[in-house]
Amino acid sequence: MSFSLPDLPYSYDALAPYMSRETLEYHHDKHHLAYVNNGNNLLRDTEWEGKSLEEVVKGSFGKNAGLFNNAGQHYNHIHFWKWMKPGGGGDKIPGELEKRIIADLGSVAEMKEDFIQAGVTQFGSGWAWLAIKDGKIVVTKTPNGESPLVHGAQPILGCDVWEHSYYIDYRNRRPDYIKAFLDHLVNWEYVAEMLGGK
Ligand code: MN3
Repeated sequence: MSFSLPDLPYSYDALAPYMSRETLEYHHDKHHLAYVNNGNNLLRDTEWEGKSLEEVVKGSFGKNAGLFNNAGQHYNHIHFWKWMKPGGGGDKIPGELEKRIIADLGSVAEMKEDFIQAGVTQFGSGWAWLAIKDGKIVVTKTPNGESPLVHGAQPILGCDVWEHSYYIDYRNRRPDYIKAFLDHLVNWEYVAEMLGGK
């Protein structure tokens, strides 16, 4: 199996004004494509060739930094595009997911505050996450191309806080970007799908 760049599940204009066409063109067509191409070159002739993407990500972590960085970012971005939709965000959260958020994190408002805080305090490049760890929803953050997958957890929502994800639209205002992501972009149905029966 080799990596390939998925199409965006919406048009390049669909997420404006919260995420512009220009951002999506650079982020998807250039940054994500580079992870795919570099990942394929680094995967060739390794023990992970032919494995699933999740197996490549988990297996290469701590063993092959170049491959891990690109495979990890490929995994993160495949989901990142699907974690957003036009007219998303806000509090229209599917019932079971909302119940779990309230049970594990206190309230939807607290979850959002903690998620923003995780993204803002991630020094340099990385991601803010909702993940399932030991059967509970947790808020977490990771540097660079890491995800909860390599820390014994299952990601259900991730926000890319690399500057390439927001600098065109928000300049240095990372908190405003993460808030807009939560209020206007999150595809809560896809988050619920990733939660599944976990
Ligand atoms: Mn990115």
